[in-house]
Amino acid sequence: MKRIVGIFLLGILSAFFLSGCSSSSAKTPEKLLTKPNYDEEKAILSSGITKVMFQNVTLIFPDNTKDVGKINYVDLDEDGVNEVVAFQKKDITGKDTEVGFMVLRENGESYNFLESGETLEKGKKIEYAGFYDIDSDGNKEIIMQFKDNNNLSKIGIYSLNGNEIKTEGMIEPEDASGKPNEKSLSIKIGYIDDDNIYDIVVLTYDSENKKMTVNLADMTDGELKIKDSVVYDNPRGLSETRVSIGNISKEKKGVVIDMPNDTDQGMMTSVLYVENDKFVKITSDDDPRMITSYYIPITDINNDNVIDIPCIVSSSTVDKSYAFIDYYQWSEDRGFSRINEIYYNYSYNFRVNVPKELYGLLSVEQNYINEDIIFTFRVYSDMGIPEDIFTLTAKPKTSKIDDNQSLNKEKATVIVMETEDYTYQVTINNAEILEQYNLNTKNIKEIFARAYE
Ligand SMILES: [Ca+2]
Ligand SMILES: [Ca+2]
Ligand SMILES: [Ca+2]
Ligand SMILES: [Ca+2]
Repeated sequence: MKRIVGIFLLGILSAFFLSGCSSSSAKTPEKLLTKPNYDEEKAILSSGITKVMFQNVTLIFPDNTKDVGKINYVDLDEDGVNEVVAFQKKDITGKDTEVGFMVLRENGESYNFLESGETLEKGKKIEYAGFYDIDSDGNKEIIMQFKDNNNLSKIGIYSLNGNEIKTEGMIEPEDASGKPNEKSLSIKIGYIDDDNIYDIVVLTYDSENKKMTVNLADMTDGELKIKDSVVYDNPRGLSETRVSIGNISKEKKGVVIDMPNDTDQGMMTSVLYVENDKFVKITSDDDPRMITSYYIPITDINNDNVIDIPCIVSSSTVDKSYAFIDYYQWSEDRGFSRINEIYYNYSYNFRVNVPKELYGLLSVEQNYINEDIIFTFRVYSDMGIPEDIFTLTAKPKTSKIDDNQSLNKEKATVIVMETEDYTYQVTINNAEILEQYNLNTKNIKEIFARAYE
């Protein structure tokens, strides 16, 4: 049955490729525009596959649509020719639904179905799919996380052996008693330690006791094993939890997990690396530098290829348009150190790159005079007394008020920045204190920039 179906598809695709060639030979701009491109080929392939699929099977997107589509070109066996991996769902009335994928091989100008190149698992949806050479044998495996009909998430690892799909391993969440319970899963794959074997980070969440477990798994000697786990006590769930794998210091790769706290509604960041197949957690759960009132993505603020962790120092939780944000970077000998502090104001599109000497000492008060927006920057002295050091005035370009009226001529004023909407000028209130922090009318310009382009 399937073989006949396969030839049928070949017919459709051959016809498409022939017409593709003839249209590209006519060199008019319109014709060139209609030349089939990658997306069109995918669309044709999709409709080709759909036409020959059984009526109760549809192509579906895995939930991580940013990385993986319904139809994917992947060279699974690394022979220089792409295979097609198409994700599907089978729905038969009165029966459990099934999800999975089929693999097609390129054959000249068409794609052929493989008789054993298909897998279906009892399930409702595909939560994640990816293509990685998990067992380091030179062929990419297909990793598919799916939700089964009992709402349990499972992760299957499949390989293409010749023309046949083989299940290499399955990860299912289990509780201590060994029986699966209602848990959700989340997966991230990358290199963490330096053994050149992909590390699989699998998060499981138990909504009953609010515990999140971060598992470390990999596939060595053909066996998928969970090597270590770390438990977090009160995250709110996995849907708002983000996992990143990357450089956590100049020397080490690691995992950064941002998770929402169930108790205070804020976010917590946790950083781990892997040594001797075990997680080493370098953050403590009550470190205030790792706790922040709302989510801000990790970044590389100083462009040194090492992840920097943002922490909101002071802001309004209601108005997220402005905040002081500290950035922390980790090193093995010094632990976390502050490498940057920035005051962002998104409403008026400017940021202040706080000089090192002023980290943690500045505060800002915002006022309005006529059409001008006035930001008074204060520094807290050793005695804890706030002292005005400079004032930033954002003047709307549309302003009709004469500059001379609003300017205090006795104090030094510098234009530090201009955008389409505003002219930004700084008035130095206390040159003496500013000089203590190496700031003066000549260099104060350098600490200002746009908040966004
Ligand atoms: Ca191939
Ligand atoms: Ca492999
Ligand atoms: Ca590894
Ligand atoms: Ca960095």
